Amino acid sequence: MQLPRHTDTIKILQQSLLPGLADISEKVLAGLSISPSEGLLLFEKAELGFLGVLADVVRQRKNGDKAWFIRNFHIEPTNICVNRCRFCSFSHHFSNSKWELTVDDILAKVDEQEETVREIHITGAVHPKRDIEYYGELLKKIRSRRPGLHIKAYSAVELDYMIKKAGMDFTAGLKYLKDCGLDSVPGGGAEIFDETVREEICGMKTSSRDWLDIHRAAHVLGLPSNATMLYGHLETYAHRIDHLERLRRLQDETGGFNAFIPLKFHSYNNEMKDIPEVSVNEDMKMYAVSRIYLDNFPHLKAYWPALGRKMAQVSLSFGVDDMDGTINDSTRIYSLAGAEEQSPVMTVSGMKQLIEEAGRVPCERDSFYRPVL
Ligand code: V47
Repeated sequence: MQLPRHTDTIKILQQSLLPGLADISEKVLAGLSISPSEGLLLFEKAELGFLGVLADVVRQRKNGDKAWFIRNFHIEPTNICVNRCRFCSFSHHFSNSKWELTVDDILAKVDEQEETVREIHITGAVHPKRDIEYYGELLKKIRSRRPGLHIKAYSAVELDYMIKKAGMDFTAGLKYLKDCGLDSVPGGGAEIFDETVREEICGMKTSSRDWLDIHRAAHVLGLPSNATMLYGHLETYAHRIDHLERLRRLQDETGGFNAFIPLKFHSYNNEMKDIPEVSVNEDMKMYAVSRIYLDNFPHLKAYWPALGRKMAQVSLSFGVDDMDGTINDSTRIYSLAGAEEQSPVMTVSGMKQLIEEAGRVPCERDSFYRPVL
């Protein structure tokens, strides 16, 4: 339900706005999608406070006062990677050691988790010696160990490699993994879809077209997924809008995306370390424009291990309704890249407090955004 105060604020703001921005605000209030050029105008000309109010209208319309979170953990199976992405601080190319977990190591980590943990997120480097049978067997073992655990696994980049190596098409590969226990696909590897910038920052990895085709195939098979964007490096605002536009079109086609997750580039110890990280104002702008543009995505997620818990709390006023999860100190992708959260773990009470302090109602969810009662 849209609160009257937002409408009133926007009406007052409209009197002092550029005509283009006033038109955009009318569209958002009327529940209409904005165009790519309007999205660009928001990035280039709109004040942050104005963006926050508009994004809040969309957030409230979709999620009321709820802010979602889940009890989850990550498994990063290896840092040995066939790719060499210039922004990555996680792969063996940028650390002193190569490591890989055995299946038993992974199962031991699964066993360590409390019964109340609902979701495992598996993603990592693309190991040259692993194949789809290995990853399928891993899913089966986790499934038989913890039948109720939702398995969100393998980014489109990992899927692309294992499915092509098996000589399968995307649908056949995903169907095989689904039969082994895969429940959904995480949003990693999208980076930035513009082909020129993608070539510069991660030219070896999955093309934008294949990333989108993999998610399309997953959705058609009934596997929901998320989408990400790596922002704050070489891309322009026009590239960000192009990325959002490609996602919005696919979502119009399939309806299979749950959440969009903007990921701020962190520059420690990678080949792009000379690029300064963007400001927190820029982060909030990114969240707000994403919420306004992706009006067919049910959720906008602040991934707090990347953003930091304090700014994740602020992002709840810039369109965000999902705080990801408790994580249990199980990811290193961001801490190795210099994120503030060096050991990301959040208790349920800590999560609830963070959300309540922002004026929202904490709502524990399962992986399909059903409230856990
Ligand atoms: O694709 C890697 C990003 C992603 C850096 O689906 C970096 O719920 C910033 O996709 N600076 C993987 N970002 C993680 C991911 C994810 C995370 C949380 C939730 C979900 C979900 C998905 O991490 C990569 C890349 O875009 N990344 N290195 C870096 N230096």
